[in-house]
Amino acid sequence: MVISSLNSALANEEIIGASLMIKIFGDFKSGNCYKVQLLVSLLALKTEWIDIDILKGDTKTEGFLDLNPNGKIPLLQLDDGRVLSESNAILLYLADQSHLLPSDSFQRAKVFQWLFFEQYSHEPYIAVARFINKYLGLPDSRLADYESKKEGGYKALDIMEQQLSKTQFLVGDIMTVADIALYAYTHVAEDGGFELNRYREINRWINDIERLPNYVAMP
Ligand SMILES: N[C@@H](CCC(=O)N[C@@H](CS)C(=O)NCC(=O)O)C(=O)O
Repeated sequence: MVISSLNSALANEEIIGASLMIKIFGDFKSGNCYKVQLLVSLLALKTEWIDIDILKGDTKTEGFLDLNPNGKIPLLQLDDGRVLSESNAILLYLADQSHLLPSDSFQRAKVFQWLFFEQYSHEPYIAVARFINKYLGLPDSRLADYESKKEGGYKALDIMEQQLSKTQFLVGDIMTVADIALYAYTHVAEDGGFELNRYREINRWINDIERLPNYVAMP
């Protein structure tokens, strides 16, 4: 993985023109970006990582908004200029034809089920509680918001625990991109105040993922 910074990448046409590698715009603090970093490593893909600092407002610059009007990372850019946003869409694109995305249509739909679950029933609770606590320093003005994430976050963890007590990974006994998507914020859920020691199967699954060849830890 080659690492560049946003300013040089956006300002210097030569850098953009010269590289034929897929570019990933991301911030190492973000679990959504880490999903992509982990997948790239597990599949040993060659990509260029362009460092974005969310807290400095890099996602709101004119140059970045031209690429993604939603002002969010991760963002993937192909060498022909086409861009793809939404972490789980990026996972699906990069994992296409690999062992991390089943070819059977029902199994593949189960992967989608967990990816949609992650975005609607997991990330909005666990990732947001983590952001308020770890990056905003749990200010009084966000305390009620932080507390309101507990019920939904624990419900999501309970559902994962239930599945992982029946199968080794979320979609059966073979690892898929669904595990990468859910692992990203689950393994750091304690940063958002969630007690992971309540969950035996989730801890077993976290260990299984962390022992994979080419596994890379969240920086
Ligand atoms: N649903 C999106 C969420 C992306 C997202 O919220 N990204 C955050 C970082 S985790 C971001 O870019 N925040 C900067 C901002 O909103 O200004 C995905 O899965 O990619």
